[in-house]
Order: sequence, then structure tokens, then C-alpha cells
Amino acid sequence: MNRDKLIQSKQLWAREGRLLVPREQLGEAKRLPPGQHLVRDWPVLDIGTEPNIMQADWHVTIGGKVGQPVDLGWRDFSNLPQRDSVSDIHCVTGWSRYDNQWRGVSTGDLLAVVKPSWEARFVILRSFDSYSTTLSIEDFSHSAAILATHWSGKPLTRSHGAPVRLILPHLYLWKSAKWLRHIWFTDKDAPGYWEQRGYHKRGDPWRQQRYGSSS
Ligand SMILES: Nc1nc2c(c(=O)[nH]1)N[C@H]1C(S)=C(S)[C@@H](COP(=O)(O)O)O[C@H]1N2
Ligand SMILES: [Mo]
Repeated sequence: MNRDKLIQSKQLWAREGRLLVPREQLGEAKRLPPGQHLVRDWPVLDIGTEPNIMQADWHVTIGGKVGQPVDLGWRDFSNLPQRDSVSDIHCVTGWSRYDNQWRGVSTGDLLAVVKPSWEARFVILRSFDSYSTTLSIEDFSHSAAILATHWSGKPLTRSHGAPVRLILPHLYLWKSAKWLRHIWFTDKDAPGYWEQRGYHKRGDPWRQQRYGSSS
């Protein structure tokens, strides 16, 4: 292409506003983290075995560096304040799903019960399928974090982690342990299942913290 032609087409681009993202789409572009695509259905992802835990048999053990270790059964858990929240979820394999309706116990309300000591810097989550993942206590305490029992007004299905799973919408979904069994507060970082297999320690989708310890 000669120079005149290039100049002409660049003038045309200026008139057309080429590559300008329309204002009404800007919100959308900011809502979807880089490299993600939107899905309507809710995919199921896990390491293979889906434990079948009845509410009556379920309990979660919470301990480590806390003032008040507890072992909560379904009844105890249901007596904690129940909250509703709506959030978007982002899986590191590339899908995101908007506007998920959750019901459950906020991590803040749980922290008020167990009272972590000043030494607690990390939270290790362990599940009935032997999955584990580790978070900083700041990430676990995020205001949008919820120990979910319900999605869209119905109890979580077995595949999605019934009876209780974490939902931590501000990080990639591998941090959101399904079939929750243990919540352990520690002073030492201990990489979990995916963190040991090449995934990022933290997993912020907005910073594309997918692998290794990039950024
Ligand atoms: N217990 C347990 N929790 C888990 C997993 C798992 O294998 N076991 N997989 C994680 C991963 S990688 C993702 S993407 C999400 C998927 O949750 P979903 O199946 O409800 O979409 O669960 C996370 N929590
Ligand atoms: Mo995942």
C-alpha cells in the first residue's frame, strides 16, 4: 500500500471510529476479565470424584491459629446469619458466568465465631474429595466471600459442591473449594492441589494470575 492510500484509509478510520469500543459496551468489557469468555450454563470442574454428602452427615472442622476452634454440623451452620449475594465467577480454563445468586454464611460471620489469632496469615481449605487450596487470610475475608449452600434459590447440587462450598468471586474459581471439610488457619503458606501443579499462588483474574507466580 502506498503512503497516500494509507493516509486515506486512516482518515476513513477516523471518520468511522475504527477500534473504538462503544460507550455502552465499555462496562461489559470491564466486567469480563482478560482472556475470558461468557457462558450461560454452569460447567462442572473437579478432580474426578464427587463426594455424596448428606446434610445430616456433613460437618466442617475449623481450627489452627484461632481463639475458638469449632466443629460445625449442618444445624449449627444453619443457625449462623444467612446472607444472599450475587456475583460473577471466573474459571481459569476461560469461562465466566455472570449474576450467580448465592445464599450462605459470609466468611466474615464465620471469622467472628472462630476469632483468628494475629498469627493466622493463611487459610488452608480441605475438601471431602481430598482437594485442597490455600488463600491469604485477607482474600478469605473478602466482603464478597460466601460459604454457599444455595444457588439460584435451590440447594447446591452434588456436582457443584453440596452441601457447603466456598465462593470467592474475586479470584479464579479453583480457590472456591467444593464439599468443604476443613478450614485451617496457619502462619505458613502451603500450596494446594492446583498451586502445586503450576497454578498461581493467588489467582486474580483481572491481573491474569493464571500460572506460576507471574506478576
Ligand atoms: N473439592 C473440590 N473443590 C473444587 C475443585 C475440586 O476438584 N474439588 N475444583 C476447583 C476448580 S478447578 C473449579 S474451576 C471450580 C469449579 O466449580 P464448579 O464445578 O461448581 O463450576 O471448583 C473448584 N473447587
Ligand atoms: Mo478450574
